[in-house]
Amino acid sequence: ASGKTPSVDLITLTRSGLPASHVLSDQLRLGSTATGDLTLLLTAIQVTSKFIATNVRKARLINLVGLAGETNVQGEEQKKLDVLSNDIMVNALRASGKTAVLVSEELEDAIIIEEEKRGKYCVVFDPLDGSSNIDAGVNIGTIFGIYKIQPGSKGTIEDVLRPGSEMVAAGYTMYGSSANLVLSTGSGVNGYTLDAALGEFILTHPNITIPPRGKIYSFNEGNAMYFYPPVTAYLKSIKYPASPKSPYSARYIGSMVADVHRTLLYGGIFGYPNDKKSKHGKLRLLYEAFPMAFLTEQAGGIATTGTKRILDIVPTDIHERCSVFLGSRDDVLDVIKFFKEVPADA
Ligand code: P6P
Repeated sequence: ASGKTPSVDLITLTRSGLPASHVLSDQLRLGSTATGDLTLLLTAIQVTSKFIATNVRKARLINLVGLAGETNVQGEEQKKLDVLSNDIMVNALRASGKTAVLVSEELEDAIIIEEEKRGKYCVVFDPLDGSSNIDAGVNIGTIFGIYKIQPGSKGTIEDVLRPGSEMVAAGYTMYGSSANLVLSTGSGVNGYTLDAALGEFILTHPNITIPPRGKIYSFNEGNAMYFYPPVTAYLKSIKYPASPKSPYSARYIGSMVADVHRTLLYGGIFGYPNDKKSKHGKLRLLYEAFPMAFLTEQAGGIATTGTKRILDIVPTDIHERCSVFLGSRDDVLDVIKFFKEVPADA
């Protein structure tokens, strides 16, 4: 500790000491949405984030890490924390009475909410992304996107097989030394930090705006031998730039929420391109790429497959994958330029 008394010690401030505009729960309560249903849905999601944060923090102590012995639709061994996080999300979203269709990375099929509990929103989510990092204590996170049900629909898969541009909200909660919830409802991006003493998400990063250009690139270069030429050419241009430019720094955590969070705050580019080994890429379109692309654009950045705006893609399968480049506007425009100039399969 620095020994200096912090100028504003939020922990000792009671909630009444915080302007409502700083506490997410209050903001949502004061939310101006017409019927308040989206507000109530976001409140439910906020509560799940607090609950999951508690379990992630305790995971080591109550032996929640380690394999649950089951595998999920991705064929990956499911960790107990994955199972628990998925159950928390599904139960809370159903109980909210505001949802009609749920899609989870952990569930092969979409959940169509029964009539008596049905609401007018569809939530697609990865309850605990980056789960392979759980044992190593690396930051992991919940990613979610929200569509409003289509007029006249009672909730079908068609309500979520829509471009990400039709989402009404998207966000993630990153679980690390603190829990950071980053959220957009279509007019900018705000970041909140969970104050465990208050049990509230406090506004710590108002109006997150991604710098127009950064100095960091975030790719798994372990896949470099499989990269298609435009990607190889782009990476070469930032690793061996013509003088007097200096090379970019490499930062890769291997947990999408952590890599995207850093990119939003510091700028630069995050990429998980499709390649000769993974023809469709690795990241999931509906509940990884769409929400992160929504946030990136709302923060002033760009999110592309290299040849197409991610939010314009029309999904055909709830678990389909896509190629992702997202981050600072000028950095991503450089990638798009290489896709235009370099033959894709040279
Ligand atoms: P790789 C984690 O498993 C994840 O789905 C994302 O969070 C992350 O960006 C990516 O996969 C990491 O993949 O192949 O680099 O380990």
